[in-house]
Amino acid sequence: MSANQAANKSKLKQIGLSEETLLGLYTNLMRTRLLDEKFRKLFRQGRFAGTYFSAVGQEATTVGVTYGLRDEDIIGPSHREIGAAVTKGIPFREIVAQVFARSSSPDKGKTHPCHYGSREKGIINPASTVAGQTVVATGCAMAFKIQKKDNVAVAFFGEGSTARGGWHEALNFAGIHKLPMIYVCQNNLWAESVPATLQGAIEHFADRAKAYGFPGVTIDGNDVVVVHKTAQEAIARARAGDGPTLIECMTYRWYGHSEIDPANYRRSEELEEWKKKDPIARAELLLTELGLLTVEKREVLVERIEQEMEEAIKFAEESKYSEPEEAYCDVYSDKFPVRREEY
Ligand SMILES: Cc1ncc(C[n+]2csc(CCOP(=O)(O)OP(=O)(O)O)c2C)c(N)n1
Repeated sequence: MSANQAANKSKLKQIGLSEETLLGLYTNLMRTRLLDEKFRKLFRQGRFAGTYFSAVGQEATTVGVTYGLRDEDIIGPSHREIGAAVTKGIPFREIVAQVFARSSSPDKGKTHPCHYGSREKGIINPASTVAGQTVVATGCAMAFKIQKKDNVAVAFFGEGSTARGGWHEALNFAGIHKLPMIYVCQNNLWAESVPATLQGAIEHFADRAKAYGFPGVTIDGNDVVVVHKTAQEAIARARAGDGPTLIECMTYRWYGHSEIDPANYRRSEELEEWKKKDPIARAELLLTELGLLTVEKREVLVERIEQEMEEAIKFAEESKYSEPEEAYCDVYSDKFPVRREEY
């Protein structure tokens, strides 16, 4: 073994993650970033309707937490969790079909473009109500406990969501019943145009966990290694029956709340500062230093992802929209179909 290889091996040991894990994290960061940027372009080209919530800048929070979860583990996402969808393994073609609202998507085109879900991959299509998925994921954790399964549930939300009543009820319930929950707050400093300082009179939203009797920790959400290791600890605690953890990831979205928001309530200096902490660039630097990434390897990866995206876009655009009757399927009421003339 050369001196270089020995130094890299000892650095890997210090980091505490395997080569395979680091490469897996990086691949998912890149797949998320490239697909996200592609959706922004497709939206501008009028290729799908509604709007689009980009998570560019925040990828390490979703990828770092989700990487290594089992299919049976449940994720309750919000509207900015493309990284969780990609990393948990929803195929690109299903993700694109979802954004394009086609019948070939897991929800058959019924929900918002960014409300990614997959029964197979254990991701609940979120409702639009902010923090709603926190409550549903907590219910899943309760089910796991009753079924005596060592699966976990993860809820993702922004700091703005922590100001809602249902959010507090969910965490209180999880604390009381020691549920296998991981609550992940993506604190990107803004809830639409409202600053984090107007969501709570505390510096760290992780402190809210104290009130519910479980640990809360604030971390650098743009460092995928830190996020992954923190999440792995929380997941191990949850699987062992030791209850929930609240992880607050400090991060930043590079673009507007959605693609129709110019974000002119923020200072450009703030954005520039955060761009210097780009989670992808940081992962690339680390992997390059460790000898795991070269310019050529990166090019090959990008090319592979581009191909996968093109194939997925073609699949989605060639798929049909659902028939109107589809709106009456997979719902609880037996009163459907409802006809307008009956009112
Ligand atoms: C109950 C409710 N109020 C308002 C909205 C509109 N809305 C959608 S996302 C959002 C901001 C949420 O902020 P945060 O939870 O911090 O997540 P972020 O958008 O920053 O990722 C708002 C106000 C909504 N969907 N539901």
